[in-house]
Amino acid sequence: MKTKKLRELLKSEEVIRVIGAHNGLSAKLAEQAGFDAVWASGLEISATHAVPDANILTMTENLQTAIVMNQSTSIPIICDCDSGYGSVNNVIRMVKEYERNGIAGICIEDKQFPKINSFVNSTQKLSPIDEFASKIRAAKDTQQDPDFVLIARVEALIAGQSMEEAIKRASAYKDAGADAILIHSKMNEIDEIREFVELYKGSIPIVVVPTTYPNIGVNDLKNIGISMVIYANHGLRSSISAMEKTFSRIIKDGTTAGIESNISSMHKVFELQGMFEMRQLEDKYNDSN
Ligand code: SPV
Ligand code: MG
Repeated sequence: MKTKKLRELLKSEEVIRVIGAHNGLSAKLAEQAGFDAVWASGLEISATHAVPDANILTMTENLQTAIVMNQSTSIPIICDCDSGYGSVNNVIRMVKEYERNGIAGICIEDKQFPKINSFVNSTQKLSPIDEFASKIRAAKDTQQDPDFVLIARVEALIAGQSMEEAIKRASAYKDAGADAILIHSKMNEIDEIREFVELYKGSIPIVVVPTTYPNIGVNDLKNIGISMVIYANHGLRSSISAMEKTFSRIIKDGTTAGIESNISSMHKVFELQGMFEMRQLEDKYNDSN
């Protein structure tokens, strides 16, 4: 069970390394690179639909994408479920659906619906602490498998609130039953996160998303006391720049000859999509006829 795998990872001494992905192929590449788990990123999935990361896609669209990702890998998928798609009743259905479809864990953030991506220069509307704690309690009461993981994401620092507020929220979410706290920051250095960890007296794992503080290494994170790091958008961003380069070069050159040596081979594509495995199975079963 992937839920068990994720639980085991959470108990480990090492920092769990998670990478954002948005479809079956990117999830598979994440596994092949050696990541412990895949983050079904709201930013990535919405961007690949060419719509804003602002609850424009429905829960079902995100879940369908996560199901494909889950089927393409043997490592756990942690789904970015924004603020839970509405009220406690939306959260209750969400947990049932995600769990039923073999998703190992979910993350919900304490923002109001519709949320907007944390790095957008816009007002970030937080939900009242009690309201969000109720969503956590509802989610934990709903899950059937005790190993299903719920990460509660604190957006206080993103919303410009005080460290005290962030700590207060993290403590309330732990008390409501969260399995881990994601403390999000948009600072360019780790200092804010370090301060949070020092002040936070809770015992549950802490998760970070170092998008704006990329210089922090996994060993430093371990020393600070971080349990999980999510590199939330690097696959998406690398695919955008790779495609942009290739596409513009073809238009400019009027031929694909110049980019052939820089792009993956057809053999690689076949390998990733399981073409060779399929052919072997064909041979096996046709031979036995
Ligand atoms: C995502 O990947 O969608 C996230 C992380 O939620 S962030 O973009 O940093 O908000
Ligand atoms: Mg997101």
